[in-house]
Amino acid sequence: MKMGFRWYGSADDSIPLQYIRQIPGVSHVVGALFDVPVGEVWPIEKIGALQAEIEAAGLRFEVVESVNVHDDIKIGRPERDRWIENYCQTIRHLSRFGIQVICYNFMPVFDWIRTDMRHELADGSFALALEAAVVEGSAEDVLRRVQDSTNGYLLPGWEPERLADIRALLEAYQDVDNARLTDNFRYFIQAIMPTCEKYNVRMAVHPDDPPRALFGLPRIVKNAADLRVIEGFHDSPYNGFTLCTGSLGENPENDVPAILREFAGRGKAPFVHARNIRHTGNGNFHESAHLSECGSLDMWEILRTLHDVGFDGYVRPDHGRDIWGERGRPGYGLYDRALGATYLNGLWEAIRKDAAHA
Ligand code: CS2
Ligand code: MN
Repeated sequence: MKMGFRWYGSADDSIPLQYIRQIPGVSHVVGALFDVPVGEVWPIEKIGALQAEIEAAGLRFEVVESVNVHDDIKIGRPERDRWIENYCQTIRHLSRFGIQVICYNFMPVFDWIRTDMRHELADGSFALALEAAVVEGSAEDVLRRVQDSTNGYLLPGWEPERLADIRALLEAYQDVDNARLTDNFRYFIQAIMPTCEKYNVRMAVHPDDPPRALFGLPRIVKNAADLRVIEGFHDSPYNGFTLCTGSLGENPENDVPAILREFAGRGKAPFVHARNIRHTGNGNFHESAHLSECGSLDMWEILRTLHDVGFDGYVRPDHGRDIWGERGRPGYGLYDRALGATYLNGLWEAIRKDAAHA
């Protein structure tokens, strides 16, 4: 298990790389170019500069999150071939720097969705939360809620220029149902796989967050059955998953350890997001500290499952709370994610040594 930490680059992250370097057991940074518009080719010089900066801090850069997929590809417009060619060119460019994994998602319009970006927990910390009744309302309203409470940071997957005309974007998806989106996803995967295989870059799709349909938009990466369909597009280690325990666990019907056992067991999970959430009834949940007892997921069982199947891929703590007075990028402050990484590393050491002594 290679523990990493997501970072938004020196221009847009308040956390210095040196601080990340000082978190015990964190060896790599999960990064991206955030200033390249969705769909454009990532320039070699910029990738190189980012990697050089990360390596100068004593860390590695082997996982990219995310290279976002242009809406034309998801909608299946004729222009998609041009965006797919750009995507392949970005894969080639990333491969020059030894990038091993690209995390991405195939969610229409919105990346992850929460309705409260600063939900106060009993201990006075703040976490992201989702209230099911609120997402029954309009997409515009939820969009406004999210964009008004970002602590001044840009959010991943919430590019303001792309979401500026949200109504037009929603309309563009009007004829895209689950079946159509699945066809478009298959088309994308089959088009990029030869490049991934030739250049040795593994694709790892992130589950939908939350893993259910919202605002009438299709959602096709929600559960084990969906993942099997995606696997069937092209059965190869290069067509894999980012198994995000929090996102999958947001549906209590998803058996997260079973999903890890199945897909990591088949070598299809090059990347894992390990985080916890707490269900509070009526479809509501809030994010929690990583510790098992703070949420509804058993993080020991999750890591033990990964250990059992011989997982040796990349992991990162996922969203953290705002604690100790920090007001970080929502979900991406320093302190709680550092605690998460340390806790996960501690669990892993115990599981590993217990297994060696059994
Ligand atoms: C991330 C996503 O912050 C988050 O919720 O897990 O933004 C993630 O990067 C994308 O869905 C993957 O493309
Ligand atoms: Mn995640």
